[in-house]
Amino acid sequence: MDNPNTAAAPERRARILSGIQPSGTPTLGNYIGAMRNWKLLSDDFDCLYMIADLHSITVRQEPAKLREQSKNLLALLLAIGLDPQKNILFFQSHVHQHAELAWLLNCYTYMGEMSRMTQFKDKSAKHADNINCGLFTYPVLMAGDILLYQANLVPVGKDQTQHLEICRDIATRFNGIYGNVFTVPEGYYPKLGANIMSLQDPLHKMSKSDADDCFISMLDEPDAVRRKIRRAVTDSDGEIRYNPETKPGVSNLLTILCALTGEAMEDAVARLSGKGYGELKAEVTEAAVSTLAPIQQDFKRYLADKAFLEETWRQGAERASRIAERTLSKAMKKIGFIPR
Ligand code: AQP
Repeated sequence: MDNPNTAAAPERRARILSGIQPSGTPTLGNYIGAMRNWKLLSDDFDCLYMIADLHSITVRQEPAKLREQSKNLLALLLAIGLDPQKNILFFQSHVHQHAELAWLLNCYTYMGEMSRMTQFKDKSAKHADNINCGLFTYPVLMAGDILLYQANLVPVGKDQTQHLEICRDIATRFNGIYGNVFTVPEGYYPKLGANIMSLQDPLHKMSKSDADDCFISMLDEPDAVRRKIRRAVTDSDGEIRYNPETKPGVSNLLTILCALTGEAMEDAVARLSGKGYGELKAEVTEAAVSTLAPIQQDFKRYLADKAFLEETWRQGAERASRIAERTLSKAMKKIGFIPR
């Protein structure tokens, strides 16, 4: 008979960590590029989804709004169908190990590496009055987020590849000095990925902290969706074709439409050829409204259930902390700190 004490432990499924900042209400860009994939991933992987509130303060946040946006975001994660038993859903600030590991890793990261980060350059141009040290070193916090959980895979959009690379570099450097402490993560490129651009400035990505008419928020009412899409920037040649370079506005609307309906781009372009931008916009509006309506309904239900929300974030923090603490104490011991 097998001795249960010597039987091999069942192998754990590959672990995934991903996050989103509560720096506004998530946009259709966040949904298409990240959130809608999270539910699919949870069928095949052990997933941790983090509300990255520590990251969000690299840009000044109004306290009451930050609290509201954070709770809304948790309710939205539940509303898109993430099961809090199956996945670990948590607020980053509830797991103190994130800030601690970030400090340690800062001491294994070079100024030159951080100055090459394009997102730092973009964000410091956007917030020239508040170029704080957190904005400069947040890729290190992000590296710590991933490494704390020994994540094997990190879903990455095009805008995030540089951050994954730096995380891998830091982990490899640390492991090179102290032995195998961190799992070096790989990028995971979801099949349903798309970069959604601003409705008013389609050469830049849609961001939740931009002016309201630049994005569709996941909580926008149908009238707001209709109005924003009607005003979306297009061009003057009047032809529906997909070419992000010469026709960024129209191509962005086509991308949103295909991402939401699942129609192939060439089919959508063939079907809409000869029609006007008004018809394209009406279809995009219809697709967005019908995608968001059931999510918004569930969102309201979850947001009203305060006890369930609190229980979800409390349990999420406990489960995440247990994993995080194992990694943090191992790293601290290797560095030479005296265990408490
Ligand atoms: N426009 C987009 N198209 C596709 N994917 C996007 N993501 C963000 N914008 C788009 C993906 O959403 C995830 C969570 O992003 P985040 O909130 O952590 O930070 P972000 O990328 O800086 O998102 P925002 O909306 O632009 O926030 P702010 O305005 O605060 O800077 C990521 O996986 C991201 O790739």
